[in-house]
Amino acid sequence: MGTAQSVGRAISGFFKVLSQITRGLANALDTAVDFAYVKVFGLPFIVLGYRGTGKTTLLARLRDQIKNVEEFDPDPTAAGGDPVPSFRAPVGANGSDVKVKPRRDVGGEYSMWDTDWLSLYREAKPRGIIYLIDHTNVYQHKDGLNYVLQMLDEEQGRQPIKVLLLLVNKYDIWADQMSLDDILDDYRNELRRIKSQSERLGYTYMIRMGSALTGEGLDQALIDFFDAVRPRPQQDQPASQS
Ligand SMILES: Nc1nc2c(ncn2[C@@H]2O[C@H](COP(=O)(O)OP(=O)(O)OP(=O)(O)O)[C@@H](O)[C@H]2O)c(=O)[nH]1
Ligand SMILES: [Mg+2]
Repeated sequence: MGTAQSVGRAISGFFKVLSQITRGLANALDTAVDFAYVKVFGLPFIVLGYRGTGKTTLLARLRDQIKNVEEFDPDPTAAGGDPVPSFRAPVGANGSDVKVKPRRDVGGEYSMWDTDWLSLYREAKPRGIIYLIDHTNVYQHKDGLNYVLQMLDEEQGRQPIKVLLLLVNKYDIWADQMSLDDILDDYRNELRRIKSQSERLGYTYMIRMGSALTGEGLDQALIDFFDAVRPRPQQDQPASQS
Protein backbone atom coordinates (compact mmCIF):
# COMPACT_ATOMS: atom_id res chain seq x y z
CA MET A 1 0.00 0.00 0.00
CA GLY A 2 2.74 2.42 1.10
CA THR A 3 4.80 1.50 -1.94
CA ALA A 4 1.87 2.04 -4.27
CA GLN A 5 1.30 5.44 -2.73
CA SER A 6 4.86 6.58 -3.09
CA VAL A 7 4.97 5.28 -6.66
CA GLY A 8 1.77 7.23 -7.28
CA ARG A 9 3.29 10.35 -5.80
CA ALA A 10 6.47 9.92 -7.82
CA ILE A 11 4.47 9.53 -11.02
CA SER A 12 2.33 12.55 -10.32
CA GLY A 13 5.46 14.53 -9.46
CA PHE A 14 7.02 13.41 -12.70
CA PHE A 15 4.01 14.61 -14.71
CA LYS A 16 3.96 17.90 -12.86
CA VAL A 17 7.58 18.54 -13.77
CA LEU A 18 6.93 17.38 -17.34
CA SER A 19 3.97 19.72 -17.70
CA GLN A 20 6.03 22.62 -16.34
CA ILE A 21 8.78 21.92 -18.84
CA THR A 22 6.25 21.64 -21.66
CA ARG A 23 4.57 24.87 -20.65
CA GLY A 24 7.93 26.64 -20.48
CA LEU A 25 8.86 25.36 -23.93
CA ALA A 26 5.49 26.35 -25.36
CA ASN A 27 5.82 29.85 -23.94
CA ALA A 28 9.34 30.22 -25.32
CA LEU A 29 8.17 29.00 -28.71
CA ASP A 30 5.17 31.35 -28.65
CA THR A 31 7.42 34.28 -27.92
CA ALA A 32 9.89 33.32 -30.64
CA VAL A 33 7.16 32.79 -33.23
CA ASP A 34 5.44 36.00 -32.20
CA PHE A 35 8.66 37.95 -32.47
CA ALA A 36 9.56 36.56 -35.89
CA TYR A 37 6.00 36.98 -37.16
CA VAL A 38 5.80 40.62 -36.18
CA LYS A 39 9.23 41.30 -37.66
CA VAL A 40 8.14 39.96 -41.02
CA PHE A 41 4.52 41.06 -41.18
CA GLY A 42 4.49 44.15 -38.99
CA LEU A 43 3.02 45.19 -35.65
CA PRO A 44 -0.74 44.69 -35.77
CA PHE A 45 -2.63 47.72 -34.47
CA ILE A 46 -5.86 49.49 -35.37
CA VAL A 47 -7.12 53.08 -35.31
CA LEU A 48 -10.68 53.75 -34.17
CA GLY A 49 -12.67 56.85 -33.26
CA TYR A 50 -15.84 58.74 -34.11
CA ARG A 51 -16.49 60.38 -37.48
CA GLY A 52 -13.98 63.09 -38.35
CA THR A 53 -11.58 62.59 -35.44
CA GLY A 54 -8.60 62.14 -37.77
CA LYS A 55 -8.18 58.40 -38.33
CA THR A 56 -7.42 58.76 -42.03
CA THR A 57 -5.16 61.72 -41.27
CA LEU A 58 -3.23 59.80 -38.61
CA LEU A 59 -2.61 56.87 -40.94
CA ALA A 60 -1.51 59.28 -43.68
CA ARG A 61 0.83 61.02 -41.21
CA LEU A 62 2.34 57.67 -40.20
CA ARG A 63 2.84 56.79 -43.86
CA ASP A 64 4.41 60.18 -44.49
CA GLN A 65 1.77 60.99 -47.07
CA ILE A 66 0.99 64.50 -45.88
CA LYS A 67 3.16 66.77 -47.98
CA ASN A 68 1.16 69.93 -47.57
CA VAL A 69 -0.88 70.44 -44.41
CA GLU A 70 -3.04 73.17 -46.00
CA GLU A 71 -4.09 71.00 -48.88
CA PHE A 72 -4.64 67.77 -46.99
CA ASP A 73 -8.39 67.23 -46.75
CA PRO A 74 -9.48 63.59 -46.87
CA ASP A 75 -13.04 62.52 -47.67
CA PRO A 76 -15.01 60.81 -44.91
CA THR A 77 -14.15 57.13 -45.06
CA ALA A 78 -17.01 55.12 -46.59
CA ALA A 79 -18.60 51.95 -45.23
CA GLY A 80 -16.28 48.96 -45.54
CA GLY A 81 -13.22 51.17 -45.07
CA ASP A 82 -10.08 51.29 -47.19
CA PRO A 83 -7.34 48.68 -47.12
CA VAL A 84 -3.97 49.93 -45.86
CA PRO A 85 -0.84 47.94 -46.71
CA SER A 86 1.79 47.25 -44.05
CA PHE A 87 4.51 49.89 -44.12
CA ARG A 88 7.60 51.07 -42.28
CA ALA A 89 7.29 54.06 -39.98
CA PRO A 90 9.86 55.85 -37.79
CA VAL A 91 8.16 54.85 -34.55
CA GLY A 92 10.88 52.64 -33.04
CA ALA A 93 13.23 53.69 -30.24
CA ASN A 94 15.16 56.82 -31.30
CA GLY A 95 12.94 57.15 -34.34
CA SER A 96 14.17 53.96 -36.00
CA ASP A 97 11.95 52.30 -38.61
CA VAL A 98 9.44 49.67 -37.57
CA LYS A 99 7.10 47.70 -39.77
CA VAL A 100 3.48 48.28 -38.78
CA LYS A 101 0.26 46.69 -39.91
CA PRO A 102 -2.95 48.70 -39.51
CA ARG A 103 -4.74 46.62 -42.11
CA ARG A 104 -7.67 48.95 -42.81
CA ASP A 105 -8.78 52.55 -42.40
CA VAL A 106 -12.39 52.46 -41.20
CA GLY A 107 -14.98 55.23 -40.93
CA GLY A 108 -16.40 56.48 -37.65
CA GLU A 109 -20.14 56.65 -38.27
CA TYR A 110 -22.36 54.87 -35.69
CA SER A 111 -23.52 52.29 -38.23
CA MET A 112 -19.90 51.27 -38.82
CA TRP A 113 -19.07 50.30 -35.24
CA ASP A 114 -20.82 46.98 -35.17
CA THR A 115 -19.75 46.20 -38.71
CA ASP A 116 -16.42 47.69 -39.78
CA TRP A 117 -14.89 48.22 -36.33
CA LEU A 118 -15.77 44.79 -35.05
CA SER A 119 -14.70 42.96 -38.19
CA LEU A 120 -11.45 44.92 -38.33
CA TYR A 121 -10.76 44.06 -34.71
CA ARG A 122 -11.41 40.39 -35.35
CA GLU A 123 -9.37 40.23 -38.54
CA ALA A 124 -6.45 42.37 -37.48
CA LYS A 125 -6.06 40.73 -34.04
CA PRO A 126 -4.40 43.98 -32.95
CA ARG A 127 -1.92 44.16 -30.12
CA GLY A 128 -2.72 47.83 -29.78
CA ILE A 129 -5.63 50.19 -30.36
CA ILE A 130 -5.36 53.91 -30.93
CA TYR A 131 -8.67 55.52 -30.05
CA LEU A 132 -8.96 59.08 -31.32
CA ILE A 133 -11.07 61.84 -29.85
CA ASP A 134 -10.96 65.59 -30.33
CA HIS A 135 -12.20 68.64 -28.42
CA THR A 136 -15.78 68.48 -29.80
CA ASN A 137 -18.64 65.93 -29.91
CA VAL A 138 -18.13 64.64 -26.37
CA TYR A 139 -21.19 62.38 -26.47
CA GLN A 140 -20.24 60.68 -29.68
CA HIS A 141 -16.66 60.11 -28.54
CA LYS A 142 -17.91 58.65 -25.28
CA ASP A 143 -20.34 56.36 -27.07
CA GLY A 144 -17.67 55.14 -29.43
CA LEU A 145 -15.19 54.60 -26.62
CA ASN A 146 -17.74 52.67 -24.58
CA TYR A 147 -18.47 50.57 -27.63
CA VAL A 148 -14.77 49.69 -27.91
CA LEU A 149 -14.44 48.89 -24.19
CA GLN A 150 -17.52 46.68 -24.39
CA MET A 151 -16.05 44.95 -27.44
CA LEU A 152 -12.81 44.29 -25.56
CA ASP A 153 -14.78 42.77 -22.69
CA GLU A 154 -16.82 40.56 -24.95
CA GLU A 155 -13.95 39.39 -27.10
CA GLN A 156 -11.33 39.16 -24.37
CA GLY A 157 -10.59 35.44 -24.37
CA ARG A 158 -10.10 35.52 -28.10
CA GLN A 159 -7.50 38.22 -28.59
CA PRO A 160 -6.19 40.31 -25.75
CA ILE A 161 -4.64 43.67 -26.57
CA LYS A 162 -1.46 44.93 -24.95
CA VAL A 163 -2.06 48.63 -25.10
CA LEU A 164 -4.81 51.20 -25.59
CA LEU A 165 -3.80 54.72 -26.54
CA LEU A 166 -6.41 57.41 -26.06
CA LEU A 167 -5.17 60.15 -28.33
CA VAL A 168 -6.74 63.60 -28.05
CA ASN A 169 -6.20 64.82 -31.57
CA LYS A 170 -6.26 68.27 -33.23
CA TYR A 171 -3.99 69.75 -30.58
CA ASP A 172 -3.14 72.52 -33.06
CA ILE A 173 -6.76 73.73 -32.89
CA TRP A 174 -7.52 73.59 -29.17
CA ALA A 175 -4.13 74.12 -27.50
CA ASP A 176 -4.66 77.88 -27.15
CA GLN A 177 -8.09 77.62 -25.56
CA MET A 178 -7.97 74.60 -23.28
CA SER A 179 -5.79 72.05 -21.55
CA LEU A 180 -5.78 68.28 -21.84
CA ASP A 181 -7.35 68.10 -18.37
CA ASP A 182 -10.21 70.39 -19.45
CA ILE A 183 -11.03 67.97 -22.24
CA LEU A 184 -10.60 64.85 -20.13
CA ASP A 185 -12.89 66.25 -17.46
CA ASP A 186 -15.86 65.13 -19.56
CA TYR A 187 -14.52 61.58 -19.72
CA ARG A 188 -14.17 60.80 -16.04
CA ASN A 189 -16.41 57.73 -16.12
CA GLU A 190 -14.77 56.38 -19.23
CA LEU A 191 -11.29 56.86 -17.78
CA ARG A 192 -12.33 54.99 -14.67
CA ARG A 193 -13.69 52.23 -16.83
CA ILE A 194 -10.47 52.05 -18.84
CA LYS A 195 -8.37 51.92 -15.69
CA SER A 196 -10.29 49.05 -14.16
CA GLN A 197 -10.58 47.18 -17.43
CA SER A 198 -6.88 47.53 -18.15
CA GLU A 199 -6.12 45.97 -14.78
CA ARG A 200 -8.62 43.19 -15.31
CA LEU A 201 -7.62 42.35 -18.88
CA GLY A 202 -3.94 43.07 -18.38
CA TYR A 203 -3.22 45.79 -20.88
CA THR A 204 -1.47 49.14 -20.58
CA TYR A 205 -3.30 52.36 -21.33
CA MET A 206 -1.90 55.75 -22.17
CA ILE A 207 -3.52 59.12 -22.70
CA ARG A 208 -1.77 61.58 -24.98
CA MET A 209 -2.45 64.62 -27.10
CA GLY A 210 -1.14 65.65 -30.46
CA SER A 211 -1.97 66.71 -33.97
CA ALA A 212 -2.27 64.09 -36.67
CA LEU A 213 -2.37 66.86 -39.26
CA THR A 214 0.77 68.79 -38.30
CA GLY A 215 2.51 66.01 -36.40
CA GLU A 216 2.87 68.25 -33.33
CA GLY A 217 3.29 66.26 -30.12
CA LEU A 218 2.75 63.02 -31.92
CA ASP A 219 6.18 61.42 -32.26
CA GLN A 220 6.77 60.45 -28.65
CA ALA A 221 3.18 59.27 -28.19
CA LEU A 222 3.55 56.92 -31.15
CA ILE A 223 6.99 55.71 -30.10
CA ASP A 224 5.63 54.87 -26.62
CA PHE A 225 2.56 53.20 -28.09
CA PHE A 226 4.50 50.99 -30.49
CA ASP A 227 7.04 50.20 -27.83
CA ALA A 228 4.23 48.84 -25.66
CA VAL A 229 2.81 46.93 -28.64
CA ARG A 230 6.10 45.31 -29.62
CA PRO A 231 6.81 41.74 -28.50
CA ARG A 232 10.09 41.41 -26.61
CA PRO A 233 12.87 39.20 -27.92
CA GLN A 234 13.59 36.24 -25.65
CA GLN A 235 16.30 37.82 -23.54
CA ASP A 236 14.11 40.85 -22.81
CA GLN A 237 11.36 38.77 -21.26
CA PRO A 238 10.79 39.33 -17.57
CA ALA A 239 11.54 36.23 -15.49
CA SER A 240 8.65 33.77 -15.49
CA GLN A 241 6.30 34.24 -12.56
CA SER A 242 5.12 30.65 -12.25
N1 LIG B 1 -6.48 71.02 -37.51
C1 LIG B 1 -6.49 69.69 -37.54
N2 LIG B 1 -7.33 69.07 -38.36
C2 LIG B 1 -7.31 67.72 -38.38
C3 LIG B 1 -6.43 66.96 -37.57
N3 LIG B 1 -6.64 65.66 -37.84
C4 LIG B 1 -7.62 65.61 -38.74
N4 LIG B 1 -8.03 66.85 -39.08
C5 LIG B 1 -9.06 67.24 -40.03
O1 LIG B 1 -10.29 66.68 -39.61
C6 LIG B 1 -11.05 66.28 -40.74
C7 LIG B 1 -11.39 64.80 -40.61
O2 LIG B 1 -10.20 64.06 -40.67
P1 LIG B 1 -10.19 62.55 -41.16
O3 LIG B 1 -8.80 62.06 -41.05
O4 LIG B 1 -10.88 62.41 -42.45
O5 LIG B 1 -11.09 61.90 -40.00
P2 LIG B 1 -11.59 60.37 -39.93
O6 LIG B 1 -11.53 60.01 -38.50
O7 LIG B 1 -10.85 59.55 -40.88
O8 LIG B 1 -13.11 60.55 -40.36
P3 LIG B 1 -14.11 59.41 -40.92
O9 LIG B 1 -13.38 58.60 -41.92
O10 LIG B 1 -15.22 60.21 -41.53
O11 LIG B 1 -14.59 58.66 -39.73
C8 LIG B 1 -10.19 66.56 -41.97
O12 LIG B 1 -10.57 67.80 -42.51
C9 LIG B 1 -8.79 66.66 -41.41
O13 LIG B 1 -7.97 67.52 -42.16
C10 LIG B 1 -5.54 67.67 -36.71
O14 LIG B 1 -4.73 67.12 -35.97
N5 LIG B 1 -5.62 69.04 -36.75
MG1 LIG C 1 -11.44 58.42 -42.45
